[in-house]
Amino acid sequence: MTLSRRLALASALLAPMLAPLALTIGAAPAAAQTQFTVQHALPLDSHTGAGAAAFKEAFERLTNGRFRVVPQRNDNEREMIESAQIGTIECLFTSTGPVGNFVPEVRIFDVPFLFRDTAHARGVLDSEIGQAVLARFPARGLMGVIWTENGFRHLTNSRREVNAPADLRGLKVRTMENQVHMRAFTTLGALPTPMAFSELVPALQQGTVDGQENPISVIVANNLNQVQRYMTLTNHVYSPSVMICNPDAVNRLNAADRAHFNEAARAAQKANRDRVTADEQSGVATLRSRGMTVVTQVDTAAFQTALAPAFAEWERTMDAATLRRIRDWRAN
Ligand code: EAX
Repeated sequence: MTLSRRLALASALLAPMLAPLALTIGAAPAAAQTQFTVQHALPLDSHTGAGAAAFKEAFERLTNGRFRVVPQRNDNEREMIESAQIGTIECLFTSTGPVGNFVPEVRIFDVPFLFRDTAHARGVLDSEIGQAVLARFPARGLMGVIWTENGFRHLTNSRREVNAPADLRGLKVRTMENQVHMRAFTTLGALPTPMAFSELVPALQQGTVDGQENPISVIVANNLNQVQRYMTLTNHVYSPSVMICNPDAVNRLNAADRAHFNEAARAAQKANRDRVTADEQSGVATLRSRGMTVVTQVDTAAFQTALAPAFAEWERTMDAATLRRIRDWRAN
């Protein structure tokens, strides 16, 4: 058989196989569900899982199933943000831990003792102050969709009961990859070690670090009581989280779907916050029943005084006017 005859035969054999393929590709856009992969850091049975699940339920229902949302767990928050930036995932929920490394303006919300309580934090984040910070995301190739939360962070450790700032001296504490938090722990005399959440449990098990800090919701959902004996309700910083998306994935939605998307994001925010509220009500009792020693009476003013040099620095390096607006904020 000549070469040209062989080629002709091969294409004749392949043609029937390629034809349906071309048809399938041609027909795809009309029939396809558009997939939104939404990553979040913690187990499905947690406040981050609750947010992702609520987004899925609402967005799929409102778009009559034309969109399919696939929640996925990824406990490396920096990696999730990078994935949304390059577009290998559509959306994610992350604490602000690593976000300031992408959108520096976010760091203002990571300042310790900035928010008086949960209502203050949620109110500021939902006000034009929070909106203005979300508006900084597109310049960094990201879309900041809506604020959610982890809650107020507390200290745990395996060495000793921490009652006063002096008890922190020399303690190796894992922090998030967040320069504001690291500065705070250095100022308190601890030795902060930044790492992704995915590395935390092995680091506690192996004794690479003595302690860590996280909200009750995170400590309960991840059974950190198995690797930490002491907890102190330091409330040292409110931990916001944020829904971030790949800008192209959202901008290509038509106006109606964009409205559904926004409504689904609000459903996620509500589910997330409701779950944090519930976890905070039951959390201390749960952790005590799992064997933790929990210090609930804390001299907050002593921690604030110990942080004075760091506060002075943030007044210089951050937007001092916005810091003041946040502190002065009151619900109408
Ligand atoms: O977002 O890294 C952390 O400590 C975060 O609080 C946790 O992963 C949930």
